[in-house]
Amino acid sequence: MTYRRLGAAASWGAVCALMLPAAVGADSVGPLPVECKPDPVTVVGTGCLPALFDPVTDPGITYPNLVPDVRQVLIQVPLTFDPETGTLFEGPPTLFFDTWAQNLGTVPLQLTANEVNDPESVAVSQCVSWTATRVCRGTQSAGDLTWHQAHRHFHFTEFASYELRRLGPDGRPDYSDAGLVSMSDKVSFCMEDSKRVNPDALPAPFYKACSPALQGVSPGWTDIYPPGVPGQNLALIGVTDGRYALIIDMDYANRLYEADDGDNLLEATIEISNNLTEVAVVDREYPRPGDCSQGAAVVTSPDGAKKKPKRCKQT
Ligand SMILES: [Ca+2]
Ligand SMILES: [Ca+2]
Repeated sequence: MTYRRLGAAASWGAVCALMLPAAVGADSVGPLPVECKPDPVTVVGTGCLPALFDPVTDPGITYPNLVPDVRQVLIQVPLTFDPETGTLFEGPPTLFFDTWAQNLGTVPLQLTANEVNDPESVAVSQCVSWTATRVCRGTQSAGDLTWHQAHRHFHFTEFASYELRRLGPDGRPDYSDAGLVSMSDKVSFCMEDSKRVNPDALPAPFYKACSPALQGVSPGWTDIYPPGVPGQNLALIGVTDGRYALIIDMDYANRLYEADDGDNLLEATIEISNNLTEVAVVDREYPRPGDCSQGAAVVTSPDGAKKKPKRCKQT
């Protein structure tokens, strides 16, 4: 669906005039109402014409909802090149895994750069209000994009963190210091539509490039970081066969506005076997705030409006 054929300035004025209150005469059009301002951040069409079909019911704040998942796990012994000796040496057995950043909400997660003059580090905004016709009507600052040299594209920073933890006697992750086996650096993501997870979602991907100007995840789609991507691994040092918790904490710094921040922590139980050569996901838990027995922490974003609910994190 497109409305671009009506993009001329004269047409905008004519269309928008139709939306003005009756008390405002045709001779005193005045400034365009918010609904009619051409918005550079649009998914379907531009400007006020799509809003014309939804002019009286302000949708208000509409947020997406990220929910993490992991589907593929494997253990390999990576080879690392030693430049001093010119040889390859074996590292420790390492758990490789994918991360799915699913958008299970009803509106897109969409990020746009505020300024692209300095693309190595760009403040971004998130669309936080969508019309029913998928036009962005409002944005809020939501973090930064930075150039990721290893991946060769722009990433949204502080997006996820990974931990491997031992299980306590109750089968839940041990969040004490002694329970931590391995943890990742802060993981950044370039968001795009990798795979559809809801059969009712739009059949074609919309966010297809890791651009600093526009990236995101459509509703019913997921971004996937596969196991081979840098950062998608945890070293298995001091580990024997058995069950462990792979913990994915998505948007842990709560930079992104979501309809639900309480489902961003995934505790995936994995079973390692056959002398650290085989691994499988055997269970998934999304503990809600208050579910934990190990203590909790409140994560508050720099934007005081976004306070993340209490989580099962280390005290
Ligand atoms: Ca969420
Ligand atoms: Ca969030």
